Amino acid sequence: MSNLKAKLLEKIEGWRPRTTRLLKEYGNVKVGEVNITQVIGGMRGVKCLTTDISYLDPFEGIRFRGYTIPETLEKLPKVPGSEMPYVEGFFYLLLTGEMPTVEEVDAVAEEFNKRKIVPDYVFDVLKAMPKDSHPMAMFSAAIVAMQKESVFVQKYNEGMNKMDYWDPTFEDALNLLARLPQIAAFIYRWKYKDGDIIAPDPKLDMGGNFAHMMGIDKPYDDVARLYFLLHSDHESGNVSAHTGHLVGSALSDVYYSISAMINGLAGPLHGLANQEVLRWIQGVMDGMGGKIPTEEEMKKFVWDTLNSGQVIPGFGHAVLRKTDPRYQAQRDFCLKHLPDDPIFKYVDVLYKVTPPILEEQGKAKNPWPNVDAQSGVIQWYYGLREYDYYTVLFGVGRALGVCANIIWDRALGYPIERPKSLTTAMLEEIAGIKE
Ligand code: HAX
Repeated sequence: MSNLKAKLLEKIEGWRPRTTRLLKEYGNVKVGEVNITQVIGGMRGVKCLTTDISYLDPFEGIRFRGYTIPETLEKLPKVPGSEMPYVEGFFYLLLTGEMPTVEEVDAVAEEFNKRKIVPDYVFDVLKAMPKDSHPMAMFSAAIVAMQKESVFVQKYNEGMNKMDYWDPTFEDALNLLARLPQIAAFIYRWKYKDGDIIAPDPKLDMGGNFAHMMGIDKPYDDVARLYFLLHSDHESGNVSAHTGHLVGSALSDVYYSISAMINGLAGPLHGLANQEVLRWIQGVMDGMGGKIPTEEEMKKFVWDTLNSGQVIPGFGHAVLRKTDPRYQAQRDFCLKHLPDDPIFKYVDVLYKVTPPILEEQGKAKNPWPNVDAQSGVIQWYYGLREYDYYTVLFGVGRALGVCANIIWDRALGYPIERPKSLTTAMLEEIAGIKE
């Protein structure tokens, strides 16, 4: 058994009695109430999921296993010669809740290395897709194409005890995570670089190898590490994480679940917002003839967008009520590495003018920027200008968190998800509407 799996088993055995006790002895304790706005309005704020991988406080932002983003970046072992930590070590933290030692990180990196060969048929599937397919559709198709590799399905068909479900789920998750960077890089090079594919380098860590396969020089390896870490998890209720959990709850394997997760991430109100931000800014730049707008000029662009019934991409959030710390982490990176970049300056002006406008408009509950407002700027600066690709980067990162969640879902025996729906007439009756 690998070190990571042995550590995980120890954690699972310690955790299971807590879940069992809550269910057996406290199952009737009320957690909250649900009102009609929540029933019709996308279940906003309804407390009906559980995860220990991360927690999102509306005012503080995300904590991964109890650590804020700055704490996570500071405490995880760093890749030698780099500013950023190993993605592999971060996955260890997500999965076990413990900060890994350098040796533990090496062991996870070795695990990923052993599993990272992508079957050739995956590339055939991608090559068979129309070249103008969206990269997220390609990413989703490549993942689901590998479903026949599922160890979970094989063990399930052989007859497996429910208590053991987590084990082949762990195997599937690691196999998939190890392959995602190469698949993602292949999509990029195939679609935008005339199919000039760069082979992986087995000596490199996950972030370093991804940058290498993308064909982008340092410090893009650190950008990749930062991206994968920042986008990994945002508790369970967001569309991508919830989709992964929901599909997995039917005991659909990790390939089905993560492919579905990618599809959820591909919506413009969720992960696709990072491409929308760049598209919107390009529109502003065209309108300005490339000149950085003044605050007054930018205000006009923002109002024009709102008045035409569209949202300002990269602003607002269903849970957060302050500037997203994931935005802040990327902003800090920009201030250090690309303070004079014109697109960064655009985003900076946008940051100053947009929140007061959204407040004045009075609709958005959170006028502050989210993770997607800043992420395309960094990609653009390092030469990745095909902005419809950006959400794939988000997807590689999000898969780390969702896989960790699905492994724990199986370990703690969470059941198939099945909320109850009501008809409009029933809601009217509950509301006491007579006519
Ligand atoms: N621009 C304009 N209007 C906005 C807005 C924005 N950035 N954010 C919210 N609103 C509007 C909503 O459209 C809604 O309008 P209606 O009443 O007409 O329907 C109203 O304000 C109330 O919305 P809310 O309760 O504040 O926000 P929701 O929880 O419904 O939605 C969204 C959260 C993130 C979807 C929303 O803020 C939005 O559309 N933002 C722009 C798109 C975006 O950046 N998405 C990425 C979010 C982060 C993420 O998931 N990353 O992957």
